[in-house]
Amino acid sequence: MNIHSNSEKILVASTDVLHALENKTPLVALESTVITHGMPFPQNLEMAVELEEILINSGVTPAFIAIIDGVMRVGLSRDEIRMLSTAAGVMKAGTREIATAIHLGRSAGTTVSATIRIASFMEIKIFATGGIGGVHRDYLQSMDVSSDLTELANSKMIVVCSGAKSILDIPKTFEVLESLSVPVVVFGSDQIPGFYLRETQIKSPLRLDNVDDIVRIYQIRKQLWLNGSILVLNPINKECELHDFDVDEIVESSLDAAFSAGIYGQDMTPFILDNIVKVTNGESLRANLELIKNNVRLSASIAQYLA
Ligand code: PSU
Ligand code: MN
Repeated sequence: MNIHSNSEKILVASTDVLHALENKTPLVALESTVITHGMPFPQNLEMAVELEEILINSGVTPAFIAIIDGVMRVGLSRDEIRMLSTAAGVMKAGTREIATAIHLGRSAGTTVSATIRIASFMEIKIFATGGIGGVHRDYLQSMDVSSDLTELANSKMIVVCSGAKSILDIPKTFEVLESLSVPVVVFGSDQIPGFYLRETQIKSPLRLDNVDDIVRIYQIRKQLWLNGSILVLNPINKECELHDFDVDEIVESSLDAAFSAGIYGQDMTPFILDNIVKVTNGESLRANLELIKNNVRLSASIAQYLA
């Protein structure tokens, strides 16, 4: 795809991002739904700035991805990040909403799926976030499965996160990822992490302890033209886990609250995340912040190997 820095065009990258891509210096993509719908203000803004600082201090170019006034943007200014963190009426865009947002001239936070897709237009190799969407707990009734899984199967990146959000059916999510042939790697642990918790009962399909092994597998897959991003799960640090709370119980009561409030579809994830923050007196927000920073640190070292 042609990249233009012309406002008439639908995809615009910042000069820093273009520079990094042209010169093949390390760069990491970041999603913006976590800013617009994943965390409250001002923690969302503080988080976004901190993530950028972590990358910049490691010599890595940050590339927040969003849609602003109908233009797909790769690499945002601080003012744009601030706008997304406070503005009302910002859409949540998965891959299927990209064209709609462009057509309507709207601004949108891009979810994992839309971020992967836009990053792939630019041939960006690595993306870091907190948690991915997946199979919802009431799947048999609602058939709610995040398009993040579809997009992971259709792309060829390295995606670093701390697992599927605890609000999901984690075993079913990893079953679907296996069906979609998405390779799952757990960094430094034998168990699949549970987002707010370091471990679940599910055994990791592959444990790797070194960044260069992840990059080597990425290169082999590339050589073979294999479809599917490598999903790297980076378990939350022990001291940041939500151990004082019964996460499962909180999720179940949040789901009940969502059903009573008539929440479904796209609004489900933001509603439940918000409810968990309230019930845990902000502890879940702190955990979320710590794990996402840690994921960005890991992605920075992978990006340095990739460059
Ligand atoms: N995990 C978080 N916070 C978030 C999300 C995930 O801790 O805000 C967002 C991501 O952008 C993810 C999206 O792609 O939720 C999934 O939404 P859905 O379940 O509607 O597909
Ligand atoms: Mn959904």
